Amino acid sequence: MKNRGFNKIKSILVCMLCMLMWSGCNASPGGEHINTTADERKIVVGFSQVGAESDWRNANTESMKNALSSANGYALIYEDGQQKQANQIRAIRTFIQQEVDYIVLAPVTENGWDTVLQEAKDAGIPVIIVDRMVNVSDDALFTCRVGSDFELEAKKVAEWLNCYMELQGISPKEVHIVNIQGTLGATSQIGRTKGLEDAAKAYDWDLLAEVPGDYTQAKSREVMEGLLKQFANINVVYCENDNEAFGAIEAIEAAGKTVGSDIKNGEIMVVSFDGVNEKAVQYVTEGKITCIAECNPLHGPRVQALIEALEAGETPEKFSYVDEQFFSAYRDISELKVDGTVYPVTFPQTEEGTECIPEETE
Ligand code: GZL
Ligand code: ZN
Repeated sequence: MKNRGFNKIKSILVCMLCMLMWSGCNASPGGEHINTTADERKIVVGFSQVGAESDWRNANTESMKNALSSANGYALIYEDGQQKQANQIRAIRTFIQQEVDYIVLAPVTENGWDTVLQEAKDAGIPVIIVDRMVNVSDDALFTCRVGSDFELEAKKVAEWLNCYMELQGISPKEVHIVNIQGTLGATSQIGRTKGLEDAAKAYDWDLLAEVPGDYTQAKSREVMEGLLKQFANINVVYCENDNEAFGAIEAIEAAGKTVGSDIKNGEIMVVSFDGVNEKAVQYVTEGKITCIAECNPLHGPRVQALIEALEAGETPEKFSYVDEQFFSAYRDISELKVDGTVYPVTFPQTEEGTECIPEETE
């Protein structure tokens, strides 16, 4: 009985294997993909993700997987780079060997991509950059990029701080800021650091120190512990994402100090970026995080739209940006003017804590 059953299973497996091999995409020498049957045609996408370092990153991954799903006509090959460029380069080379239809890259840092992107170009595989940016010798090495304007996010936070200090009558020289930076060399870190540095110079704030927290809670707690030992007068902590803010708050409270916006009475103000998870937005309603410049992680629908445009033979915008809000519970600042544009401040509601999680848009 067992033997016959086993032979039966074996023969089913063998013909399934033949079916799979027969129905998979077979590439013509030129690299483009001719699929054997139209209705089975899946658009094969290789996605090299930075890692899983933050809540933002996990929301970004989920958005991409939801959009590039089999039900939507995609075969997604997902590779987690564990925040190492070497892993991402290896993943891209594997995608090239697998002759995917598209490569989506969320680059951990900006430099060092020319060679592998040239290999993808030579293989005739379009590359879409998401989230951060690549710094390459020739923009033709990637088809298009969708992500945030990180320096604008930073300018919004800086403008909010400037308004707040003026309303509170706190002199700029009394603003003692430390910056817990993101992963050094990441576009988001470069933009958010530049925005703060430019503002500190323009407003004459006392920027005490800038230390990488790598976008993680654990590292940022360590960094904040060190900064509290080094400086007795810190009154603003600029965190380049919410997970860093959580770590900084842990360290501040462990040191017996209070986080909040009442700087004049010794509270330490924490400002941050992302606004992706409920805890961060809850902290804003409680005043533990004074303000958050939203960084929208929902790139999935936009990448899907870019691929569909390319599939239709269109040429999409080279650079497209996602819309982002600004959250604070401090009601005396209801809008921010940055580079001539007015941005509204969103006051998150306690009962609808999740109200400010970006919805999956079109
Ligand atoms: C921003 C993204 C950053 C987030 C962090 O688009 O690159 O990386 O702000 C994430 O949370 O780790
Ligand atoms: Zn909202």
